[in-house]
Amino acid sequence: MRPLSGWTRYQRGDVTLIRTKIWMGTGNDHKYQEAKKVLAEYGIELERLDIERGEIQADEPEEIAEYSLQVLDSDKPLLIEDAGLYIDKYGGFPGPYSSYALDRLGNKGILKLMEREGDREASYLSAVAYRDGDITATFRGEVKGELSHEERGTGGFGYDPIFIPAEGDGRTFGEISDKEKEQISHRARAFRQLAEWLIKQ
Ligand code: ITT
Repeated sequence: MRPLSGWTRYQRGDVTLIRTKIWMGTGNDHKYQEAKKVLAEYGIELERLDIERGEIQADEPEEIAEYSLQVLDSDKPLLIEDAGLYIDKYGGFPGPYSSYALDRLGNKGILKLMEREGDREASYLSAVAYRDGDITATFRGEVKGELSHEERGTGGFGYDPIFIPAEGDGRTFGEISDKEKEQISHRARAFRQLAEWLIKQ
């Protein structure tokens, strides 16, 4: 007989989570609220440390999240998430510069850059770096999609009004409910991996 996965054992109530409460260092409440709901499905409580994190310039979100975590002095079981929008045609830009690009160009500016662009494929990536004492682990989540031609919807945050997930029905992340976004988002995928790993510990 195949051994039961950690998740199945958790659903059956046969496992005791080593950690039922962990912390997320972030200045972004949208990210925190979404992550909190995903982890709650697994019985893990997420608290927030409201910090401005130290970031490095790097291509991979994992490297950025791991660095931010490394320089954060805390003895709590703690995680940092680095996320961003990666536009295929532009070699992944804005990627690690997602906050900066949104701040300077806004969604309208990004759409303007893409005005004559036929290839509108893009992805959101999320990397979660976790540390509990000497134990560290990093997880990645991705959702593929394309950029819309105009801003649509007022839900979510950041680039959501211009991002159409490939797994959806053509609505942008700005047009769907938080619950729908949590089914397929890059963040939900990275945090589910973290939860499943925590259950197996
Ligand atoms: P912290 O570093 O304090 O956690 P931040 O807002 O700087 O918060 P990130 O570097 O992870 O977070 O994300 C960069 C930007 O990417 C973020 O500010 C948004 O503009 C965009 N972004 C990330 N995830 C998103 C999502 O789910 N929906 C829309 N935009 C998102």
